[in-house]
Amino acid sequence: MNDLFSEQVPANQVLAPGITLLKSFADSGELLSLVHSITQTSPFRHMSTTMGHDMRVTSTNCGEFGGYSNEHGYRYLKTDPLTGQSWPEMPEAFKALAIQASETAGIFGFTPDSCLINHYPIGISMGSHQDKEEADFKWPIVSVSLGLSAIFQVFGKSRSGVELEIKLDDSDVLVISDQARLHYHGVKPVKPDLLQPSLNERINLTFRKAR
Ligand code: MD3
Ligand code: FE
Repeated sequence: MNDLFSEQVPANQVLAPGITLLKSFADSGELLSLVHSITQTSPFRHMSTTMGHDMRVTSTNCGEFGGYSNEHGYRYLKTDPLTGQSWPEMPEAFKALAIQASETAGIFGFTPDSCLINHYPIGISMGSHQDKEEADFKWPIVSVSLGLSAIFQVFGKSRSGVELEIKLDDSDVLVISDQARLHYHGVKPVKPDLLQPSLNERINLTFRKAR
């Protein structure tokens, strides 16, 4: 295999136990147009933390369950509090991508029932946290990055002390499972891409099995 080819089709990388990075795995054009249609029904909005502060990102969901946080905590809801309706259905292309990514990482039987969609304008970050409201941690979280790149940080078992930094580019998919599943993690402030000045946002999809 020559260098050019290996650059275009990088090997799947197990970066640490339970953390698999699939470079250029997703079709970002197709996914972004599906995100756009989801937000016509359930728009991006600021959710709030248990401290009552607005989150920096704006978020929405699709699928049977939507991740929702407010001053009472983080929970999964069947209806969008903003519209009073069910969250938009999870597109088949989303489901297929999440399943294909989990299988590529060696996990079989994952059927996502929730897709949280986070929107990061330039300068916006996500603080260190755990994802622990799902019913069974044997199922992975599949994360899909679209648009601007970001540096994702894994802190491990405590809230601070970076163990791993991962650059997530457009179309990259990250599969988190097993011993990494409850690790603290966060996202550094998103920076502009000087070569694509019209690109001004990052969108992240996280697929989960909530119930
Ligand atoms: C590592 N989102 O929505 S996704 C979140 O890029 C969230 O928007 C980030 O963290 C984002 O909760 C990161 C990748 C991810 C998700 C869950 C993890 C990485 C993880 C759980 C444990 C360790
Ligand atoms: Fe998270």
